[in-house]
Parts: sequence; structure tokens; C-alpha cells
Amino acid sequence: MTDSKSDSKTQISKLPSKENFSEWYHELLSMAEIIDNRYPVKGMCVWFPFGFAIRKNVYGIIRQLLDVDHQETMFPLMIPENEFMKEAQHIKGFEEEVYWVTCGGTSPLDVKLALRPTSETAIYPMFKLWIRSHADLPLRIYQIVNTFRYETKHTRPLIRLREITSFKEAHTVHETWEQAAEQVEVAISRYSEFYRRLAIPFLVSRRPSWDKFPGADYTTAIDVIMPDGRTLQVGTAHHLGSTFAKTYQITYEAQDGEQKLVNQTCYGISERCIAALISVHGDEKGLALPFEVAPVQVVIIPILLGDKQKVLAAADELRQKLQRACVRVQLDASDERPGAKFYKWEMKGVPLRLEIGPRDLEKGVVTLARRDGVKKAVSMENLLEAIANEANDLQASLYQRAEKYALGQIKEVSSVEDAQDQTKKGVAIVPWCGSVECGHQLEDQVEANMLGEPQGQMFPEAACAVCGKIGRGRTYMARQY
Ligand code: 5CA
Ligand code: ZN
Repeated sequence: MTDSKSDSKTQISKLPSKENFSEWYHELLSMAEIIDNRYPVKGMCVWFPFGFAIRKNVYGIIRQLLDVDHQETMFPLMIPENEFMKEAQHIKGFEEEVYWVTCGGTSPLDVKLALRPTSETAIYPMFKLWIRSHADLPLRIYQIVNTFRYETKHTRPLIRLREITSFKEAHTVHETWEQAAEQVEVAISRYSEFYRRLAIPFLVSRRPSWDKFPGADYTTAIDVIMPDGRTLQVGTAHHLGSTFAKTYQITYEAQDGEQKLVNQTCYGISERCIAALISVHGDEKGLALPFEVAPVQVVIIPILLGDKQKVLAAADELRQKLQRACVRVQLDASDERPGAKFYKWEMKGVPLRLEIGPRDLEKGVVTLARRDGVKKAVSMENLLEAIANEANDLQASLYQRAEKYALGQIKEVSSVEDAQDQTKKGVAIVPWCGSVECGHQLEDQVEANMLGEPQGQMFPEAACAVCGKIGRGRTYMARQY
């Protein structure tokens, strides 16, 4: 992973075309040094330092959005079997996915310990102890931890892991069902803001009843359309009602002195958000990162002609100036040719490149190249301002390009046949009466998943694609990751 080694590697191997999305994705993860997939346990991957720096910046945004009114905390990784086995629906949903710790050294454990697949059963027994009265509510906490799921479907780095390393789970407690429902909306709006900051367009839908979180009253989900037209669920918010409150006896003393069951929500995001970031913005040259999350925001490439020392000194002065302004900047003064350097930093998704040569110096300008291809000369004097502006424009341009693609992948259809065609390349919006029976038939006949009812949209009357009943109901359908 020394510079010279990775350079020689990047020069000989070329990134596959994004048309072959799966190959492109896997190659990019290693060429851009995000994830090393060679760890010898299936579904468990290693973050390269560069990938981890992206993660740090991305999760910094999540923290910023939640810290407004949530408290960050940390619960143990292991859950005793008796607590884990209390909530029947939850057990049913997760029992095939749980890793169990059964021994301490050579002695069998009295009580088996589950590695958390998610943390309801670790957190809620403690909520029972923490919550006494209405004055303790609402309670909003979150943690960013690793969780373990023995996934049986095909595993993929960042997308379907057996060790999810970056599981952000929030858990909230409220007096009434309606307050918890409002919290689900708040969660979705925070996630929406999060994905806007990553310049990623997304869909919001209410999952059908058979696909909601085990133990939830309902689940609202955020999905991203990937480059192959399949969707990736990148966040979910669950209304848990009083299901877990009953199981774990979480009650509070209401204003009137009565003991009442609490209402709860939980919502989660994993490193799938980084899979979406990479996949939506990346291109044939590699990663393309929004300024806010790029580990290197600006790279300076000296064009070493003429008085090399003078150019280098000017480039370093520039670097210091940007560093003082808190820009994550790197000066690439290595012996590589400028072309090889461009290639290397484009692969890493660096948003802005500054080229500085003897002629630029004479004119008091630098050449600024944006990762989306826009190139211009900017004066040294206004450089900081220009960087801020170009970072904003790049953000808008990344979003526009992604949105144009996403909109092009979504189509309203009216029949099962058209839904089948459309889900081969993207997302179909299909008239659905809302019945479970028609829902199952749709999934069978279309051979795709129902993401559920689009949120925040109104549709004209149409006939259910299965039973013909007239109504305004719709469902998104897609092939899902
Ligand atoms: N306790 C709730 C809310 S935190 C929960 O576990 N919800 S979940 O099961 O829907 O997971 C939250 C999110 O984690 C999912 O929406 C999905 O984006 C992501 N996720 C789920 N399983 C995996 C996996 N095996 N690998 C990577 N990400 C995953
Ligand atoms: Zn129907």
C-alpha cells in the first residue's frame, strides 16, 4: 500500500466499464482502497484507511443530524439468551440469523450469549430501568456499532454483510402512539437530509405488512436505485407501538398517576449508505465524492517545468494556505508524471484538482479541474472563494446527474406484463388495491419485490394490476439487493 506500489497497480489495471456494475463495483472497492474483501471469513471485510476516512466523514453527518436531539450511547455486543428470547415476533424474524457464543474458554456457558443482530433486546431491558415517569420522555438515543447477521443470501461488501461494522441504530421512547408516529416522520426527514448531503436521490415508501421489521406496527424505508436498476434499501424507520413495551414491561407514570405502556420507534442505517455513495456517483475513472465527505478535498499537482523549485515552493505555499482554511488538501510532489497523478486522484474521487505550473505562476492563476470534468483558470487571490463555489457547484452537478438517471429508471405501468418489463431495468409504479393477496400475486407474477406504497405522492384512480379494483393505491416494485 505504499504510494509507488499502488501507483504501479493503478497504471496496469483499468477499471471495468460501469455497465458491468458488479465487476466495476468490486474492482473499484479495491482500486480506490476502500474495502479489502480478502479477509478469510465470508461476509466480513476490512476497511482500508482511505475507505475508513470516507466512513468517518459520512458518519460525521449522521452524528451531526442526530445530535440535535438524540444522545449517543453504547450497549454491549452480547445479549443473554433469556432476554433475546422474550419477544416472539422478533425471535421469529431473527433466529436463523443469530450467531451464538456458547463457551467461555473451555467451559460451556450457563446462559448462551447472542451476538446482537440489532439491539432491541439489549437496550429495552435497560429502558425498563431508566424510565419512571412522563418526565423521562421522550427518550432518544443512538449508537454506532457492529452487528452480526448470519445472512444466507449472497454476501457483498458494504451491501450484505455478516458483520455490519457501521450499524447506526436509534431507539426512541414516547408516551403515545401518535408521538411515536411523528418520530418516524422525523427520522425519515433526517435521513432525507443525510442523503441530500451525499447528493443521492432516493425513494421513500411504506413497506408492505409482510416485509416490515419483526415486531413493528409498520416500517417506512428509503431505497436508492443502483446503476443496474436494482434498488438498495439504505435506511428504515420502524414504529414499534407497544409490542416491546409489553414484552419488557416498559411503563411510565402518566400525569394522572396511572402506569402506562410506552410507545417506541427505532431506525437504522448501515454502511450501505457508502455503497450507495460509491455506486451512484462513481464513473469509469473511479470514485466521485461530494466535497463534504471526501478524505482529500483538494489535490495540488505541480507541473514541474522550467524553474522546478519555484513551482514547488508556490505549490507548497498554496497547500499551507488551504490547510489554514481547514481544507483537506494534499500536495502530490511525487516523481510521477502529471497524467499518472491525475489518474490516481480521480480514482480516489478527489472533488477538486489544482494544477500549478510556471505559466500559471506568471499570470497569478491556477488551473482548477472539478471531478465532473469542468475545468477553468482561477486567480490565486480569490482561490478560497472559488473553491467554496466550485464545491457547491459540484454538489449540484453530482445531484443533477444522479437525479436524471434515477428519474429515467422509474416508470408508471398499469399491467403485470409492463411491470415485469420495467423491473428488468428499474422501478415500476404499479396500481395496487392494498390487499395482501394481490400483493403476493404481484410479487410472484412480476418476479420482483414490492417496496410498498410511495410516500408523499398522490396518484389518479387506476385499476389494481391483479384484481382490477379501482383506487388510488400504488406500490413501487423493483428487483432488490
Ligand atoms: N433495529 C432496526 C432499526 S435500527 C433494524 O435492525 N432495522 S433493519 O433490520 O431494517 O436494519 C437497518 C438497516 O441496516 C437496513 O435498512 C439496511 O439498510 C441495513 N442492513 C440490514 N442488513 C444488512 C446487512 N446484512 N449488511 C449491511 N446492511 C444491512
Ligand atoms: Zn387487488
